[in-house]
Amino acid sequence: MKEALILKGYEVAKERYAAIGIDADKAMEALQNISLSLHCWQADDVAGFESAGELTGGIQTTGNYPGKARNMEELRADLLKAASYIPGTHRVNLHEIYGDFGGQFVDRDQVEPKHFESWMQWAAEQGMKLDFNSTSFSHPKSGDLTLANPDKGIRDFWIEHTKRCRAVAEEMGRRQGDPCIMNLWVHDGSKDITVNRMLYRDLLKQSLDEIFATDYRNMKDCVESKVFGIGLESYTVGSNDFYIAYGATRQKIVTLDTGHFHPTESVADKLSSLLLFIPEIMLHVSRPVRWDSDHVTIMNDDTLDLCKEIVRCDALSRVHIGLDYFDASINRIGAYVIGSRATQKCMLQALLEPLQTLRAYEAAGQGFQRLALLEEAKSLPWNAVWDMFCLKNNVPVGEEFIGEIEQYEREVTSKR
Ligand code: RNT
Ligand code: ZN
Repeated sequence: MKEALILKGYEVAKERYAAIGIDADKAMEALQNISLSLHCWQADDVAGFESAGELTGGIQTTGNYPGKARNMEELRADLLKAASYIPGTHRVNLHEIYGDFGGQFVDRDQVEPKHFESWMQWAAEQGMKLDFNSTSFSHPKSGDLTLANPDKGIRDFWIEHTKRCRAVAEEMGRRQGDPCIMNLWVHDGSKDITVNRMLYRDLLKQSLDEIFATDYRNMKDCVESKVFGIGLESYTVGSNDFYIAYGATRQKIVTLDTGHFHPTESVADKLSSLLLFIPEIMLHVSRPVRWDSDHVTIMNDDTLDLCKEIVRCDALSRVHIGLDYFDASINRIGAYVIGSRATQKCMLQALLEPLQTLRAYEAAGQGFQRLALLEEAKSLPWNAVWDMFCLKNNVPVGEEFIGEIEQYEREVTSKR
């Protein structure tokens, strides 16, 4: 798009916003400081590099669009390609199964920081920081129960795995001079009516306490709940209630995955409650369609509400924004770009909200005025600010990235 046109659009937008007391330059500055944590698993349908086994643990990818990353080099290249269309500086979120195992089979209870040495070097070269996840799915010992397994041998295997993952995250955080956020999600649950609910939850609680017994300074733990997994529909050990209580009593970060709640529940509404009792929140921004389907995030009301709530809670420094979806039915690099840019567009609109006036209306009981301004704000020229933000960051403005991703597909991914 022509630069002159973008600049002209921005000047007009800036004036419109100034008229309602909003500084568009400041909003762009704030957006510049927000790093998304890009989930490595969109590039290869959550396969990883440990083994060629199937994806288990109640999660699924659907689709077989050609060109997925088959190895670490391809995955890194795809991530960088995607990042080149996403304005700003972002982080990369790794799962344990994406380690650099050098062609050897390294079992989960054997993982060490050295298996992520090349990732740490690569990330430093790219000026990107890393986040991390333990991986309890897609393994012969996964079954239906891992950390909550009554079999001590299996439970200890996963406790050891998760402890080692924390050590990996600590090393990542130390090296990058910024805490590595390590997420813990286990699929533990059961398909049918369960009569020992308390037992498994008690075991999970004990396992977690054992895992978290070591204090680290360069990593932060978060725990993620969900409603149910495929094949594990009747009972989820790590439910929302479980992890909220756990996070509040242990002062751990709670991860809110936008696909992990009942469809009419507002994830945005959870922030202000949680932030009063837990230190920080990690988000897994996703798009559930009828279930936790992990469709590509788009700029819809759910994502907008979530971002607005972060700003309204003045919690930009306490909320980490990660993406978590895996669409195997479309160009996977395109999927990264769409979801990341959509999240950023939502954040930008949140940062441009005339909050002071809205709050004054609310305090004065002026309900009509509050609703009217909320509605009018929707059609303020935030998109001209977005274009300007892309221009400033040297990334394609508007739909220009479609053609570029098509070209990469022609030249690279379609040949895989
Ligand atoms: C699963 C959780 C979890 C995973 C990733 C791969 O329902 O959302 O976060 O998607 O760890
Ligand atoms: Zn998630």
